[in-house]
Amino acid sequence: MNKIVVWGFRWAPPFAQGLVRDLRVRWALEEAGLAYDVQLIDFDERHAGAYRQRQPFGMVPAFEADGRGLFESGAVVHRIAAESPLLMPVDEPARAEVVSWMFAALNTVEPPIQSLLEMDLLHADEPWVALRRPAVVEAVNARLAVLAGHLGTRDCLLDRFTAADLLMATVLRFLRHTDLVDGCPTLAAYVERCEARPAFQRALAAQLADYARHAPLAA
Ligand SMILES: N[C@@H](CCC(=O)N[C@@H](CS)C(=O)NCC(=O)O)C(=O)O
Repeated sequence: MNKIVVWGFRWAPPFAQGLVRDLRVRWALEEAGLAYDVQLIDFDERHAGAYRQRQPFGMVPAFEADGRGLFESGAVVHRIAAESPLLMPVDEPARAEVVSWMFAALNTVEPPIQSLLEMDLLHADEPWVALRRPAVVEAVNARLAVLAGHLGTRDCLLDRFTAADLLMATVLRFLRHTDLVDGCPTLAAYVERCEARPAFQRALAAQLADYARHAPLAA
């Protein structure tokens, strides 16, 4: 893969900084040792025609490599991992296992966590949240319990760090405003191990540096 470009937001409010999903792509590229450029868009620009051609839903990230565009963070991480043995084993059955856990991260673990994140960070003062939140917390905890049970004493979801851990860790980080991960030592240690990876640290620093450079002037 050559001429890689990742699209992210020029700035995000503090509650979202370090969570915006271009981080996943930056992290995967850092793990794979691939150089990339970043294109930053204003939040309002996401629905402009030019950008919607890259990401039909007007979200970040968008991605391009070798002149071909791609969207959906999971698909992009998969594309990067498919070419990097550092993120995905070469053996076919083992690759399929990684893909299962990638989908589990995005399709099974992320949905209730995303609901909770939206309730807590975007709708906290709305009356319906008080009614709905306990059931969502219960759903999140149910997913976390299975995940913790699977991890047990392992360091990673499979026998070594893969793209599945990368996605799962970014999903669990969406709970950083709660004590749900910290309340489970297995998961807290798992996230901590993932975050300690130099590639994650570089990706996070790059995203935060972009936001710092483009922070709105204080009123
Ligand atoms: N499933 C998409 C979700 C992308 C997504 O939710 N991006 C957020 C930032 S993390 C976004 O662009 N939000 C703006 C919006 O929803 O309009 C993916 O994984 O790429």
